[in-house]
Amino acid sequence: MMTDTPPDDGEGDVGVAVQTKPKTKRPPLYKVLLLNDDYTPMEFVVHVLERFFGMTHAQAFEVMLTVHKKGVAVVGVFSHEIAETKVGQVMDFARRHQHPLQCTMEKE
Ligand code: TYC
Repeated sequence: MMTDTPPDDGEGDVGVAVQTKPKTKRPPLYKVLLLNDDYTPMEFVVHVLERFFGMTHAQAFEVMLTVHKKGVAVVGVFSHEIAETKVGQVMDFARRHQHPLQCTMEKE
């Protein structure tokens, strides 16, 4: 008859039990910024904010005015891929309408 008892090494259970916390690293987030300029029509900016950032007309108008007065505002916070897509969509839309509107992103 076999026994499953390991040979006694004389050490006993004296080790330190190290419990490492399971690391669930969140991906970094990116702010999408809209910049003011002197030429892009206010209504165009409002439309951009409604179309690409899902804002109501009232929200979009308020954010547009903030950019107009302060020079810049955060219009959303997204994953790197989504932020890049939003910036591309806004820049492309502005260029197609021949407005100098600038949209950028930066790590939060
Ligand atoms: N300053 C522009 C104007 O007076 C309006 C404007 C607002 C432009 C926000 C860009 O991101 C912007 N027509």
